Amino acid sequence: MEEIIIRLQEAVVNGDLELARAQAVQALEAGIAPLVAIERALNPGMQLVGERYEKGDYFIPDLVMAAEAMKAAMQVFEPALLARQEQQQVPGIVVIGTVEGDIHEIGKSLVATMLGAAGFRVYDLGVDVPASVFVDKVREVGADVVGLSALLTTTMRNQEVVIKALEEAGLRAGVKVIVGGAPASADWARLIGADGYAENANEAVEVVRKLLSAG
Ligand code: B1M
Repeated sequence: MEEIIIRLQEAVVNGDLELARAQAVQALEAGIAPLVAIERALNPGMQLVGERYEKGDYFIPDLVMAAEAMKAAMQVFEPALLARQEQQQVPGIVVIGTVEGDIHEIGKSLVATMLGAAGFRVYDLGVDVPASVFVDKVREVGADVVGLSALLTTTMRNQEVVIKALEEAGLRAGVKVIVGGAPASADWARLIGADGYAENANEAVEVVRKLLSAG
């Protein structure tokens, strides 16, 4: 198991799509749970990539290739994650996206997948999503929860912009807002008037469940 985890992490760090896909398949065949592989190989791999970028050892193309390798592995894991879906009843409708100006998609997609696996009906609006698009979708599908992801200190402000837009549209009272992404925090969530904050995808599922059960 250790060897597969190490090779999967290396595949992300080296931006090797084919190896990432192959190691993900091997991980599943070896009985490694997708969540274990994500938490022990993919996430630390991306962390390392970020650190190398900060030090000036890696450049944008390295980030892009690492992200593509991580996505390739996630595509292998996704069906297995969604197969855990057991609920007959949909516990809630979630609209999720990365806010305007921000194209980081992996964390947001992971959160969307985990919510889908927990039975929620998830509408993933993608990345660089303007506030008006969140508002329109919330109205269209009658969302219970809006998830706002932001990875940049410059774009996290747009989480607040979406909350204000929901207020202006008269939709805020009927929808819970959860924020996340590396620069966000529980304090930040409180400051901008969000209902919840989650540090990672597993926590996001718990927070959404709690918000909905609290009514
Ligand atoms: Co960017 N980038 N990037 N990048 N990038 C970061 C975020 C950065 C920290 C790197 C660094 O300097 N160390 C830095 C931000 C600095 C800051 O603002 N403080 C940075 C920068 C500066 C930039 C650019 C400005 C670089 C440039 O052009 N000069 C540029 C901005 C582009 C834009 O968005 N407008 C840029 C571009 C890119 C790429 C396009 C090359 C690529 C993204 C490709 C893609 O997504 N398809 C990229 C990448 C890959 C990264 C790093 C290396 C990895 C991000 C990632 O995917 N992590 C990142 C460094 C890092 O994070 N260590 C970095 C893996 C993922 C699973 O984790 O996204 O954190 P994460 O999501 C987690 C949690 O945050 C949480 O749960 C997830 C799962 O556990 N979470 C939520 C996320 N969303 C949530 C929502 C929730 C709840 C939880 O509820 C709704």
